[in-house]
Amino acid sequence: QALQLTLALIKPDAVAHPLILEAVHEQILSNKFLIVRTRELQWRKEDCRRFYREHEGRFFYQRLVEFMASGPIRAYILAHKDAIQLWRTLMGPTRVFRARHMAPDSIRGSLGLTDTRNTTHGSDSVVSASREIAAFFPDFSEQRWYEEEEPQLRC
Ligand code: YYY
Ligand code: MG
Repeated sequence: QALQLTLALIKPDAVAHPLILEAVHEQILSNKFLIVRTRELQWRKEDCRRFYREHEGRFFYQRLVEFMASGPIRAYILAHKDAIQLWRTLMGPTRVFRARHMAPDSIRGSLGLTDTRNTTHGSDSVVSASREIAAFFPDFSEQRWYEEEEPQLRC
């Protein structure tokens, strides 16, 4: 299959500010991702705990969960031939200091506020992409999408 899928999230810090939301959305469009699905939703803390369970016990886990449940999130399933790596590169490093110094033009480098309020999420592997897509889009079937919606490779 020529197209890889990833889950991208615009986190509450960015959804709260229309111009920042718009700037991130523009990055998606200008990098020629195919937007397969998108929705905006607000998560409960228990959803956030499950989504970030790999980080349970880390010092930032509680503040991460509180933050992710603090307001609406915009979720996307993005397709591209190199979707996972391309989106992670566009996001930049996780932590704001590194992002600002090492990738000042990245999304996090230019728009991230703190290590936790870092604007976006992106899946880090094929396995996590399929788990994370199912968490946000439980009715989505990659197989059915590919067969029924005739996705075009845009790159
Ligand atoms: O995948 P990515 O989001 O770049 O980073 P992870 O190491 O998976 O951490 C997930 C999430 O946790 C990060 O986006 C913000 C938060 N976090 C934090 O609040 N403080 C840290 N020192 C590290 C991560
Ligand atoms: Mg991660």
